Amino acid sequence: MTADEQKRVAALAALDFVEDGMRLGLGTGSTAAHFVIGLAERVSGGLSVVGVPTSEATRDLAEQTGVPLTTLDETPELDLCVDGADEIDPDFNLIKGGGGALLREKIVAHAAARLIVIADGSKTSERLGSFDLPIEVLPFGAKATVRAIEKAAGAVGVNGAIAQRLKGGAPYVTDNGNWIFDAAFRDIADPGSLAAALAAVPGVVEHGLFVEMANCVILGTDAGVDIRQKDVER
Ligand code: A5P
Repeated sequence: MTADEQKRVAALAALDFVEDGMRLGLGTGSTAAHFVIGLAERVSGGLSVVGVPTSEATRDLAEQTGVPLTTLDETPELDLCVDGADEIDPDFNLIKGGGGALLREKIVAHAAARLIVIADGSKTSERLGSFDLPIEVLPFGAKATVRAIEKAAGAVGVNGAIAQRLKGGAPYVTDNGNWIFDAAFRDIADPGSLAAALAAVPGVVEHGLFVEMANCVILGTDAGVDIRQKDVER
């Protein structure tokens, strides 16, 4: 199976967790796109759901395919969020934000009673950090914010180069008008302490560590779909 086929089978397996009447968070990225497309097929078959998109790209896809949308202002509590991830550890802690949508993804996931992560089999690792950690930063004072990030991470024993994400030679701008810095932190021994340290830095709008948020991980592998579940206090 190609990585994309693995993403697709994971996304389709997540559809089994969707029930009629559910209020859904709709993730961002190529795996979440498979879920939205599959969901649209069920909607055209009579399933009744509403979704909150985690990015403008997902909003566009949902509109094009016919998934009914709502907003967190209209629907502040969701039953289920389904989203992809860039890296997944054995405790279901995640690195997200490779697609730049981490802020809305985290807000939407937090508003949901359950978070199901869908991914191809390459996304798991024993310890987070092989994928650079995306950090969304307010453009105002960004250089000072990056220095403060280095200090805060260093204080909890995490170090690594931090680079601004670019698009076409210019700063990459998120859906929220902010910048992204990707931190090559590598070996993140304690995601919770790093998450708290980063969250305390003024100018950090959000970071891509999703700690103890996911209840279920669905992986597409060559051997089939691997569904792992656990209880998370949310
Ligand atoms: C978007 O900001 C990310 O968090 C995505 O969920 C993540 O990058 C996974 O993307 P793919 O499903 O495209 O691998």
